[in-house]
Amino acid sequence: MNGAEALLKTVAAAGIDVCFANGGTTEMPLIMAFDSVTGIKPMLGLFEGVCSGAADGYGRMKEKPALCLLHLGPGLANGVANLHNARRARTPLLNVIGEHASWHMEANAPLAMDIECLCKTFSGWQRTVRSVETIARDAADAIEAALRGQIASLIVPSDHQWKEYRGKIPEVKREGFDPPDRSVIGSAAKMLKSAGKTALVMNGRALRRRGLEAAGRIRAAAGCDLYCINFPAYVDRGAGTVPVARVPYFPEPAAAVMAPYKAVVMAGTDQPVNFFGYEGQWSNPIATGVPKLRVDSDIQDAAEALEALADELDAPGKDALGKIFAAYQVPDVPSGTLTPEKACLTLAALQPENAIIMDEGLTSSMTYFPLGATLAPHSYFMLTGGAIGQGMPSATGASVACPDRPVINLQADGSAMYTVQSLWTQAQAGMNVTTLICSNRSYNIINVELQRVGITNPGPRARSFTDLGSPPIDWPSLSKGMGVPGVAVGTAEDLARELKKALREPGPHLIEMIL
Ligand SMILES: Cc1ncc(C[n+]2csc(CCOP(=O)(O)OP(=O)(O)O)c2C)c(N)n1
Ligand SMILES: [Mg+2]
Repeated sequence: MNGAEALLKTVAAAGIDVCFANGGTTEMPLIMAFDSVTGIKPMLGLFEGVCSGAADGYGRMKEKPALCLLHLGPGLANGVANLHNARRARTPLLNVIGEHASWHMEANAPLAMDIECLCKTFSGWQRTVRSVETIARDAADAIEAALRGQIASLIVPSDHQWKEYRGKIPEVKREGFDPPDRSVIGSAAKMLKSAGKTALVMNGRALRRRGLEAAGRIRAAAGCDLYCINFPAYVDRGAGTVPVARVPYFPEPAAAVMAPYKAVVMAGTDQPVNFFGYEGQWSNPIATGVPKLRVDSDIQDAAEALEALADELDAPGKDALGKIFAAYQVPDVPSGTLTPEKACLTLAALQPENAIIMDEGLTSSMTYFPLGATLAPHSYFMLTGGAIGQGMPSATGASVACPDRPVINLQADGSAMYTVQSLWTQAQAGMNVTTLICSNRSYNIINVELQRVGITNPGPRARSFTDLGSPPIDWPSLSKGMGVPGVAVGTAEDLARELKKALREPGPHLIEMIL
């Protein structure tokens, strides 16, 4: 067995069964090892941002790492934006990067780059393999680190891949979370009981079913309002789950929504933060003087902390959640010329139970989230780190994680073009992913930002930063060119018909919604 096989055996023994990859010469022993070490399915991404985004989507759905295999510094650099999104989502992710043979590094060959430096920007753990003897232990350490909800990056020089490995395959331990801190829980309970109107703001494991049920019990006991941050990593949603509102995106409405609260408790997140600092404005939606307390830390389980808080408050059990659960209510399919609002309503009207919704609809999907509360139960996830181009690869990875569930990608057009190659990977594996392109033929958010500073009629040069209309992108052709059937629709009725068809037929589909 060579070093590459030892690495893959360690990965397979840890239960990692998929690898999103784009390799090259420095990964040759690893590429060959996929045939001798079975159990890990390699999936080719035609751009590294597809691989890293798919690994993020997979990790968010499964709460276990996928392997992302990239080629040297340049390959890694192409994948960094979506690794940044994965870091923000605290996705477990094992990132293996091939490196030049250790003795070739000092020669400064054309592809040489400071990979360790790049890794520092998004990795919670990183290591360069120094010898074939340690390669399997290094891989096991990386997996253990990834399982703690972070990116673990392992840089593997090619000579350590091809050399003979004589050691054992180490076992990977899953470290548990630290228990909740009783004194913090006690303080949070006091805060919620004594402070008047309060809010609980959540992200991470707090927004999965178990955390939400604890949050619902806390609401039943203390009357606090429930929120998720503006860019949540993953939310269980729909009738029969505890609904949460979302802290708004722009600083003014976010501050207005948070203004009535006398104290705010957080779980799975630090205090919410505004996306950008605007001239004369502020960084956080919650005013400085308002008492805030986070009930967990990054090494504790937010759901467990919320359960401890519910118990501390003597909250009623889960049976009392009936009144708090969202009721089942689905909007009708609208009619007439499509608008962003009608597109969201049509999706809400037709999305099947157990669907996975990946939302990178940006300005077009702003009205979708509130609709989700009363629909059939579903998974919702979105862009976490603001680095656009996450939607299509993440939807792809989610489908690999949950092949039997319908995945619907509500996808802004400009962002889609960053990682549009995802369609090819979807076609290759026949994935049940339906992509709904929000075709406003612009970088509309930038127009919205211009309006915010009072510019309603930007000059031709400013407009050239936002206009995607000349030439208009021919989405059905682009999609067909990568093996995914595509259509364009301009009315809600046509969208409803095509969406039903896409959901009925197996395999990927793309619908361009002309908005
Ligand atoms: C990696 C990256 N590059 C650039 C940006 C800046 N940016 C934010 S939104 C946006 C365009 C969004 O356009 P589109 O995806 O069509 O959504 P719309 O605004 O039309 O709803 C750009 C370029 C970013 N956030 N991330
Ligand atoms: Mg757009």
